[in-house]
Amino acid sequence: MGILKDRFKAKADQMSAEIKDILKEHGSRVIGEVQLAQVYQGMRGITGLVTETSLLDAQDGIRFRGYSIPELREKLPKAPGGSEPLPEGLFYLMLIGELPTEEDVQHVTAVLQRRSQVPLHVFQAIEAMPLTAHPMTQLTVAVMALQTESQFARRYAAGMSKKDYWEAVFDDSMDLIARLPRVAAYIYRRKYKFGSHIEPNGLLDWAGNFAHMLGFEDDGFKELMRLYMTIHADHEGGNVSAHTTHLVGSALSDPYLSFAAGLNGLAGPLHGLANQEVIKWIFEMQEQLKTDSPTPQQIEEYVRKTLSEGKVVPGYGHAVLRKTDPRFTAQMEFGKKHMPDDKLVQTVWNVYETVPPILQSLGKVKNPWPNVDAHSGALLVHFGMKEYDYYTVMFGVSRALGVLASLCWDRGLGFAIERPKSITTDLVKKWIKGEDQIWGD
Ligand code: CMX
Repeated sequence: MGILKDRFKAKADQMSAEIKDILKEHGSRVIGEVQLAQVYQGMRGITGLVTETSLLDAQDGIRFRGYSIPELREKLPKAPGGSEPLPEGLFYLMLIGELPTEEDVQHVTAVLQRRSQVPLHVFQAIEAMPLTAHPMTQLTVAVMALQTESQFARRYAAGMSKKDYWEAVFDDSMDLIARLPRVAAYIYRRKYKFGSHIEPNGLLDWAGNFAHMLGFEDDGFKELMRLYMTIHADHEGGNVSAHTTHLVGSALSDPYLSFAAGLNGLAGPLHGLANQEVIKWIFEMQEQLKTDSPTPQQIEEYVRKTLSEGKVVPGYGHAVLRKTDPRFTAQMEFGKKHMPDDKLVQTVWNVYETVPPILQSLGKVKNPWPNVDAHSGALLVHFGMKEYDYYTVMFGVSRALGVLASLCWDRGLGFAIERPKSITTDLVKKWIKGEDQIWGD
């Protein structure tokens, strides 16, 4: 087996034994209470999942294996001459639980390079769709076409033993992560660049090569891709894309099927698609106001108009976070370093000054602060990537790192098929009257 696989197996075996002991001694302890409102309102705050790769704190934001985003930007290995972390390093951290050395990261990059060949029929599946198909639809179709390569599906059909599931999931996950940048770049060049495709560069890191295949050779853009692919990778287990991948995987659907399902969740406007909605919303504001530098007062009027039309302000709010998202702050710092005078980036900062008090004044929005999606598009536009319909695909490529590392852990720890209890309102009414137990069978 490879170094990464060996290390993962050793960690997973150790953790399995620990969990067995924990459950033996503490398995019947009560971990929390569930209120009826939580059952009706998106299960918010109910602890019901174990995800090893990262943990979200409402005030401090995301930590990957205990490390915050500023810490990762400092501690993870960088590309030669670069100052942003290599996402391969974050993947190693999520999978193994320890910070990687430079050598470890080079190893991950080399493994991904080696596995990156995309079969012809995947490109043909993309080509079978109309050019007008949304890039996220094209990406999901491509991932489904790649499923023909699943080692898990093949080995399961041949009678694989339970004890080997983790290995087949590990192999599929590495293959899928390796192939995604090529597939995603193909979709971009097909839809927006008249199908003039760019061959991969085997000397570049995973994110640098993605930038290259997209057609952006600027060193600043490559650095942005490294940061972007790092900060979008994981946000603990309950968000729609992570939870969906985990849920579908719990039925022993292979990593391609599971990740495609997660991508479909990411394509929703309240989740990953918000990144395209933010830039669309700002471009529409510029068009309506006939200026590329709207004043704070003009922004305020536009925000109020958005709300009066019964729409959400994209890029603001969060189901868990209650402060400015550190992923927003990391991008703001990148903007201040690389493009402080960019008008669109400055507008994003002016929106940040304007929106929170307005949302706060509504009295119902639990978090008036910006999330990751409020900033990402403006940085991409700066480098010339204006095709905002494509942005969620980039989020999806990054998200693969987190959700597939988690899927490896799910099978490595032998987690069960997920099957929570649901109820009917009729049963709730009876329960209120004291006529029935709400939790049956
Ligand atoms: N603009 C206007 N209203 C908002 C709002 C926003 N940005 N954020 C929340 N609200 C409203 C909700 O729609 C809800 O209204 P109703 O009671 O009328 O239905 C009310 O405030 C309470 O919502 P909440 O408890 O604060 O937020 P939720 O946990 O239900 O939803 C989220 C969280 C992210 C879906 C929501 O804040 C939102 O719609 N934001 C805009 C879309 C967005 O940026 N999504 C990306 C999130 C990050 C990601 O996953 O990529």
